[in-house]
Amino acid sequence: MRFAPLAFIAALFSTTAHAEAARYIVHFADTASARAARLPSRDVHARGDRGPRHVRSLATGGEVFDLPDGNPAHLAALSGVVSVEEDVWIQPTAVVDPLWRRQWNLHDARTGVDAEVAWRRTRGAGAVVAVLDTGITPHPEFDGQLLPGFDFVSDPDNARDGDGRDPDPVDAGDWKDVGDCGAKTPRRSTWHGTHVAGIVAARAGNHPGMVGLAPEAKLLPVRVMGRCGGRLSDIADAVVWASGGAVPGVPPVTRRADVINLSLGVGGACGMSFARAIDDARSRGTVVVAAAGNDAVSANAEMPANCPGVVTVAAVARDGGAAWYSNFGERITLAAPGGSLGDRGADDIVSSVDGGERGRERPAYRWLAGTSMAAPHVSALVALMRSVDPAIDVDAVTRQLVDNARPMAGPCPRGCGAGLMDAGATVDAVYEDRARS
Ligand SMILES: [Ca+2]
Ligand SMILES: [Ca+2]
Ligand SMILES: [Ca+2]
Repeated sequence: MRFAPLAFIAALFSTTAHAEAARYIVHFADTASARAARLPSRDVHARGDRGPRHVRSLATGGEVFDLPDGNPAHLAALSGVVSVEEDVWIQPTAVVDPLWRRQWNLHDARTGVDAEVAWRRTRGAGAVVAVLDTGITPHPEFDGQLLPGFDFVSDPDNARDGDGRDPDPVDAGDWKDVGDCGAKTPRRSTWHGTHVAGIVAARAGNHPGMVGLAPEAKLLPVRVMGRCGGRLSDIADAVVWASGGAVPGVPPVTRRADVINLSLGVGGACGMSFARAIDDARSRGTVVVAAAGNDAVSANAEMPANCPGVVTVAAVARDGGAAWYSNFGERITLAAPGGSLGDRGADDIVSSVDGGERGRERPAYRWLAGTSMAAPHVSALVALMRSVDPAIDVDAVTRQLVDNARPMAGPCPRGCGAGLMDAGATVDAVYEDRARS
């Protein structure tokens, strides 16, 4: 049985801006006028508290005022004023995470996951996300983000790294020539694991690039798929290992994952290997998140999406409805942005890849679509939740994901579970619950 990554293939760039008004700097002709202006006005109540409020005095002799109604005329009317200027926001001239504008999946008001609201509470510090995938490539988005992972691909021919299982989870490329694993047409390497990992935890603030939903979480890169996909036996072992369990012949993981992301699948019923591995992981407190699959059928037909205890994630298109390719139905826990897979690459999900057609060449970015891209949004959200409340258990995580999802902005006639994941609302709810307990 071979598992395939659940993404399709589909390039990128730009800048950020930020503005906020209502704070002004005033310079006065004399210190007496300045002192008088700093005093709270006696008729403050009569004006409904809408007048200038003094904030601080500056080294330049200026006085900073907040204006509740944003109207600087109040300041110009003060006696002895020689200058009124807005205390504008000034940006670093280096472009930071220039792809942010293209990351609709994180910030679009209708179809995004409300990342900035969640980031008021946490960016994932302290949490660990295991990405069981095609491995990882060296990329500036992962500087300082990676824990020591492992390569579970036991067949050297499939692994392309010259040996069986080994401690180096670097992706050797999954390009196919005609005849490779039955391929009828050649295919370039997908760098699927690097793309998925970027969605979870690409660094914030480096140049150039994008940002993951949990940019301060740590990534545990676990390689389980190679040239022809991955074996069930290798993936099941990797689930046990990443969640802190013992796997014969493999040294124990240094830090147990809070959540395991499985952006992979194949048609079929959930068998004992997956069922036991997932049970095992859950019993140690690790949440298992799986992509629903890309066959536009019931997720019941896809494993591990159909395994008990898994958080199963459908894909949302750029228009806010279910993506045409996404699996659906009562197995779905909730949905997350996965991209439209239409004519416009920008309607898909941008993340990190390597630029190499076959082997690794240089760090790059690419648009991909699939439930493979949806699942890591949810895995990153679980990391944010665990960062806010390290003790929140597996079932409470699922409950909060469901209770705080929001209605889809577009149609999903055949079932998208609780709707679109909402990182802001979910993190707020976990934070408030913890504050109460
Ligand atoms: Ca190997
Ligand atoms: Ca290796
Ligand atoms: Ca970045």
